[in-house]
Amino acid sequence: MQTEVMDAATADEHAARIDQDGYTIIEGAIELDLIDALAEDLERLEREKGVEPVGNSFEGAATWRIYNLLAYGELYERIPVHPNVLPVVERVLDRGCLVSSLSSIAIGPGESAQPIHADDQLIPIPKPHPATVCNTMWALTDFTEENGATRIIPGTHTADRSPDYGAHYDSIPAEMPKGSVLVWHGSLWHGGGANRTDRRRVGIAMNYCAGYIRQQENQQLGLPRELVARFSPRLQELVGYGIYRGLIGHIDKQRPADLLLGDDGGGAMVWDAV
Ligand SMILES: O=C(O)CCC(=O)C(=O)O
Repeated sequence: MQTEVMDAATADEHAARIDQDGYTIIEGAIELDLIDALAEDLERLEREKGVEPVGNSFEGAATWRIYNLLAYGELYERIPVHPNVLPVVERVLDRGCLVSSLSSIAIGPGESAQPIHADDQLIPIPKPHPATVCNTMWALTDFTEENGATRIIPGTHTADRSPDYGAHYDSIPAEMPKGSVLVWHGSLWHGGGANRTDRRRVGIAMNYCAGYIRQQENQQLGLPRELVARFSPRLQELVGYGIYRGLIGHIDKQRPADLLLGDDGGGAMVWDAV
């Protein structure tokens, strides 16, 4: 299936919804052949890596997670740059945003609800604050209340604190058909749902952060350099090989991407403009 590419007005609307409610759902965002290829490859990876549920209250007792997905093949390189999702994230953070982490989350039958949390709750700055994190959940299966759709509490991105871990909060399920993407402000209170069906709810957590904070998964050490060298220029920037506002992340006044590729890059620093 060929999905239509999002226009600027639609991206603006989604960003406005995130500003107002803390989240938006982009239905039909992803081509179904990509969704199916990802679902199939994740099953292969789970088998080959012998992935098992971890068993702590956050990662779950019946939830399969694979981290650092960009290390596992070209298929995953299509995720961070997807033209129906990245423009929305760029409006929430800005174009200097980064890949913070990329992982799969398959919630199995019998899993209980994950504690409600905010993805930025370990960042010690007063709330509310502009988004430093903007996260997305790709639905590789339908997401329903019964199978563990992400639970969200609309509007909580403007709260002056993060939720108490383990406390009960009333929440609603972010139900969405396979191929949709839930996008939220990193301060939104949310958590994975309980799965009361006999089938898995499979999602990809494509998480971004602002270009001036530290990525959750260390992309520079976690991804082999020779792999990053053949990424598209935009993906290289997104994993941290660019410099934010001409300054943050430079190496001896050069962009990491220029050093990586052996280019001289010249004149990219903010200091050159003053
Ligand atoms: O699986 C989900 O729906 C949400 C998971 C989540 O919020 C997390 O693990 O941080």
